[in-house]
Amino acid sequence: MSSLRRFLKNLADNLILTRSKDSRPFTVIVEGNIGSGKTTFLNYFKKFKEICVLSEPIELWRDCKGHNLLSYMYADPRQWSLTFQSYVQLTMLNHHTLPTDCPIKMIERSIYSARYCFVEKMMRDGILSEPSAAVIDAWFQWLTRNTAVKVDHIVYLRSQPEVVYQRMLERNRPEEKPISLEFLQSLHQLHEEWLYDKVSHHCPATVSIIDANLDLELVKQECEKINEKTLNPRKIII
Ligand code: TTP
Ligand code: MG
Repeated sequence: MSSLRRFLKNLADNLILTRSKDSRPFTVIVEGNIGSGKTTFLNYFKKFKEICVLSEPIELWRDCKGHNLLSYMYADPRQWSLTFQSYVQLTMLNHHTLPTDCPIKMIERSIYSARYCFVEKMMRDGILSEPSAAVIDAWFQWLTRNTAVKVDHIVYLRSQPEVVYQRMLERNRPEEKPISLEFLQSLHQLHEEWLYDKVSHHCPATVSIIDANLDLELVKQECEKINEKTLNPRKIII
């Protein structure tokens, strides 16, 4: 877990720079396959008053004016993927642009992984028709060029598909019952191409890679060691 410590040091070191340059928070996005531990990872940063933590708005996806778009999408992907990904994109944009007084913002996922991993997979699998994909992509291009979605650092929780598949089965979200190991393998490949090999899409910031195959309890113990000294709040008061 030294990569976790490296990441935190990097984060703390960047605070002075960031605060003196502009008032935008130093923005970290946490990426990784379904079940890689993004929410668990982020939960440990909630205790720092300097960090605004934005977990994934999955409850919104489950209840958009009474409609569970997440379950519709898995039940009938061809019918509902455009609707679902449009809403995901909107809710991600909301997180990217949400004002905060905190000097650091940490977000679960981003408008980037929604487009480069999920929409990409739906396009490759022929789930999203070409016209639908073109509309989603046109919105994505416009939003990333014209709104404040800037990212300063990416944490990639890198995991083996077999490990996250097991976690997903144990977690047992009803909507995710149709997800197979093959689905997670190809989603893993898309994350790898983007954040590890860096060959598929533009990588919007530097990347810290964290081994997310560890038991989540071990990740928890490592995170518990993070204290006010690791993330020195005095550095933040400028
Ligand atoms: P994840 O965004 O991977 O979140 P998670 O909570 O499962 O991950 P972790 O355990 O690491 O905290 O996926 C949430 C669900 O939403 C999952 O079923 C995949 C789906 N999803 C899409 O279908 N399209 C998208 O663009 C995104 C971001 C998620
Ligand atoms: Mg999560």
